[in-house]
Order: sequence, then structure tokens, then C-alpha cells
Amino acid sequence: MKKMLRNISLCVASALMLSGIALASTETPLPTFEKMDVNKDSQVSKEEAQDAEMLTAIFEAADANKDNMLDKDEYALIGKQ
Ligand SMILES: [Ca+2]
Ligand SMILES: [Ca+2]
Repeated sequence: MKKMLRNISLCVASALMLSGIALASTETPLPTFEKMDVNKDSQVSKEEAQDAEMLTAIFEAADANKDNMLDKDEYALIGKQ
């Protein structure tokens, strides 16, 4: 009986570990501002943002002043909201 309980807790532990790994691998880290700003004009344009899929998805929400460019301040707020 004791052995069975131990097996169950082992199963639970490995299931938790597996889901942790799955979560970590689906999370795409945001590239640095410098990396995204290809032409080095201190703004990330929509075209430059296309290199990062998750950035394209949130570009409009992140563009606080709606000039279709992300400056360093707007970029820094991504993921912190
Ligand atoms: Ca740029
Ligand atoms: Ca902007």
C-alpha cells in the first residue's frame, strides 16, 4: 500500500515537471530593442517588428502614441503590463 502511494506521488511529480518544461519551451523570449532596430534609428518599425512573431501580434497595443513605431520606452513596457 505504501509502495503504491509512492508511485502515485512520483507520477504527479513527473507530470508537473513535464508541464513545466512544456511551458518553458512555448514561451518566446522578446529580442532586445537593439536587435529589433535593424536600421539603428532608435525606433522599431512595423517592418522591423515582423522578425519577431510575438511582437507583430502586440505591436499596435505596444505603440502607445500610435505613430506606427515603437520607441525604446514603448518597447520596454512590452511584457510588463
Ligand atoms: Ca528602426
Ligand atoms: Ca510609438
